[in-house]
Amino acid sequence: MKRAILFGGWVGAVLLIGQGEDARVFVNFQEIMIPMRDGVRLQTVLLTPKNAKAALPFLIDRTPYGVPGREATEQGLPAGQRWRSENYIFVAQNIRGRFQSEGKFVMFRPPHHPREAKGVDETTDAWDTVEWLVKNVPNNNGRAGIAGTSYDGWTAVMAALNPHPALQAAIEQASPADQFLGDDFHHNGAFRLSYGFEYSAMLETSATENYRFPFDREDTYDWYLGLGALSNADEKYFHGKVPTWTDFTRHPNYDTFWQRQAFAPYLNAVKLPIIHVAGWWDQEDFYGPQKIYELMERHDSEKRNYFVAGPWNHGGWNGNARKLGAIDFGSDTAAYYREKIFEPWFDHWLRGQGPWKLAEATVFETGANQWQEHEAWPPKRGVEARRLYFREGRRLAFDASGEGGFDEYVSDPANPVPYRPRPVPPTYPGPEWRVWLVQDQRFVDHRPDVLTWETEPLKEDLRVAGDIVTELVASTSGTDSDWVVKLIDVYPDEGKELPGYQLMIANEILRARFRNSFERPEALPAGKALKYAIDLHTNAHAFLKGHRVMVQVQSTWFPVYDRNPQKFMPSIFGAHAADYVKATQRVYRGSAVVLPVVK
Ligand code: PG9
Repeated sequence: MKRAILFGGWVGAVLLIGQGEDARVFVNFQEIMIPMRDGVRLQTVLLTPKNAKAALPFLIDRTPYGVPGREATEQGLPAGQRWRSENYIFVAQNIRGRFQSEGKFVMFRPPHHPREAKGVDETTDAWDTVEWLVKNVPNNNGRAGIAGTSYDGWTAVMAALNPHPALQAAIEQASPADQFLGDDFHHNGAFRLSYGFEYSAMLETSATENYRFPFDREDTYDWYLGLGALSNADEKYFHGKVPTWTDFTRHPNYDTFWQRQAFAPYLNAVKLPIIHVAGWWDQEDFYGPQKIYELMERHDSEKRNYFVAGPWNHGGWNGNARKLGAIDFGSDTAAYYREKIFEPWFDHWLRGQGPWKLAEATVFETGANQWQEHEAWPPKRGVEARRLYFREGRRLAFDASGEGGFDEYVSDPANPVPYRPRPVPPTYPGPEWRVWLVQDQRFVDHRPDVLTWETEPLKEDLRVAGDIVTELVASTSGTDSDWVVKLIDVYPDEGKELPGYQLMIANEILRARFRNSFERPEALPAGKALKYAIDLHTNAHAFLKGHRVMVQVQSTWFPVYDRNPQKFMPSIFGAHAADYVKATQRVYRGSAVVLPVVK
C-alpha cells in the first residue's frame, strides 16, 4: 500500500483515489502473459467490471513498479474507483524485466533505431499490448486509452509516439522529458545524488521488488557526507552491479546516451489527443510535462495537445489535494482534476460520452487559489516581463538603481546547505520527501552560505503567470560552481496563516561548468563575473498584498544534489576528497528575477 504514495503506477491510480470511503467496488481479476513481437511475454493484470452491460474500452497503465495482486482486489476497491471500475477494463502491465515480465529491464529504454526492423522498445511493447487486447479480450469496444504518472507517464508518451490505431487518447502525468536537463537524475547537469543513488538501487538490485537501500545512519545528510567523493559509491556499495549508477559515472556530460533517452528528438507530431499534467511542487518530474507539452505544441495543428497544472507534488492528483504540507488550497484540487478533466477526457474519447471542451491550458493559481483557463501556455497575452533587481542592503525591488557592488558568501563542500530540515530520512518510503518543496525555508535563511534579498511588503497582489527566469551575475574564486536560485513567497509576520512562512514558489540549480554547453563543460575563470540565465520554469502564483517576495541564492543543496568540488574536474565522478574546496561566491547587484506579471 505504501508504494501507492511513492510512485505514480497503478497503485497511485488504484488505491489512493477514494481512500476512506467504504462502499467498495468489486471487479473480476485476471492475470495473463501477453506476448510481444520478439516472443517476450509481459505480466499483465486485467480488472474487468462485474456484470458489464456494454462492450468496454481499455484503460492501460504500463509500469516498472508492479501490478495489482489478486488479494488487493478480492477485498474490493475503494468507492472512489467506481468510475473506472464500472466503465473500463483496467490493464496494468509490468514492463520488460520487472517482476514476472520476461526480458531485460533497461532504465528508460530509448526508442529503437528505425532501421532496426526487429527492434523493440516501450512504443512497440505498448502497440503489441493493445493489438493483443483488442483481439483477445471478450466484450471490448475496440478502443484503448493510456495514462500514468512519472515512469508510467513516460511509458504513456512512448506509446503515443506510434500509437496502435485502437489507442485513442492519453494522459501523461509528470512524465520525465530529459534526465540530464531536468527531472529525476540531473537538473541543468547537476547530479541528483540521493535520488539517483536510491532510485537506481531500488530498481536494479532485484527484479522482483522495489528495493530499499539500507542506510546505517539516521540522517542521510550524514550518510552522504560520510560517503565522500562519488567514486566511493561503487567502491563501497554498488561494485559496478547497478547499471544506471554505472551509466551516471560514464556519462557525466550531455552525450548521446542522455540525448537518445530525451524526448526532444522524437516528439515531432501529435498522433493522438494527449494531456500533460504537472504539479507546481513536483519533487521529481516538474520539468518533464512542461517540456513535453512545449515540444508537442509545435506540431499541434489539430489542437489535440493540452496542458494542466495544479498545486501538487509528485502524484498529488491521485489523492486528496486540498493541502500540501502546511499549505491549504481551499478545496480538493485533485478531485477537481479527476472529475472535470481526467474522467470526462477518457469518457469522451473511449466511450463516446459527452462533448469535449477543454481549454488549451488549465492551471491552478496558487496564492489566489483559483483555477484559470488560458489559450496558450505560457500565456502570450495579458502578461508583461518585469525585473525584480537584487539591490544593496539585501533588498529586492522593481526599480534598478544602477548601484554597483555585490554580496558574497563562502561555499564549503564540507558543510553543504541541507535541502530540507535535518534529519533527512531516505527518499522513500517516508512522507518527508513528498513535501520538501513546500517546507518553510527559514531553516536555512541567514546561514552564512545562503544569500537572501526581499521586497517590502507588497501594496497590492502581485500575480505571475508564465515563465520565470533569473538573470544572475556572479563570480566564484573557484573554477567550477553550482548556482541555486529560489523564489519565495514570504507570509506576513502578523498574519493568522503561517506567520513569516517562507514558501518556495520556484527554484532551479545550474552547474556552471555547463554554462556554454551541456556537451562540453568548461572551467570557470576564477574571480570573473559571468552572466547566467537560469530558467525557473513556468508558474501561476499570486503573491498577496502584505506578503514579500524573496530570493535566496546558495551553492550547495545536499544531498539531493551532489557537491560541486568547486575546482574544475573533467568529471566530478572522478573527484577525490582533496578536490573538494571552499570558494568565495559573489552575486552582483543588478542581477534580477524576471517575472511574468499579470497586467
Ligand atoms: N520519478 C520516478 C521516476 C521516473 C522515471 C525515472 C526515474 C524515476 C517515478 O516516480 O516513477
